[in-house]
Amino acid sequence: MFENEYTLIMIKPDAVADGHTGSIIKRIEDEGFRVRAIKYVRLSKAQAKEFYKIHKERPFFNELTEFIASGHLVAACLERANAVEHWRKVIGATNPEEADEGTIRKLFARSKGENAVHGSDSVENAQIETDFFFSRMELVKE
Ligand code: IDP
Ligand code: MG
Repeated sequence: MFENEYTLIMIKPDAVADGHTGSIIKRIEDEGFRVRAIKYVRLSKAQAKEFYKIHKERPFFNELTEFIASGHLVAACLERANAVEHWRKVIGATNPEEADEGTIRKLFARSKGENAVHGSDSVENAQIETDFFFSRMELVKE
């Protein structure tokens, strides 16, 4: 049942600080994901720049990496059928004002930048992002 796909998610510093960690983890379980690895961690600015290097030319890169390094976050590797696409559907549009009702960003995001959660945008990037946060020892995929 769970052998299908993996995605890397973050509960970003805004949602952790606002006390939404438990609600979001409950939603993860309710949506049928299995948590394969999880950690509570604060990134340095350099680590945030490494994680988001795909966006380094974007005008919001400095704002984004300052925000991600501003407090503790929760990173997790989730398993589910169609995990990448399903999580993107559950979190909603980048800008909470454009996100569908009931999505995590609609419910919990502060703004387009401080938008509560991350989700990998492809299976390939999920692997890269999972390797950023978790060692082989921490990921037992069986
Ligand atoms: P995504 O998280 O929905 O995939 P991306 O376009 O990949 O959105 O952007 C990555 C992250 O950068 C967003 O989740 C958000 O935190 C931040 N971001 C995106 N656009 C803006 C913006 O216009 N201003 C500030 N931050 C932004
Ligand atoms: Mg993205």
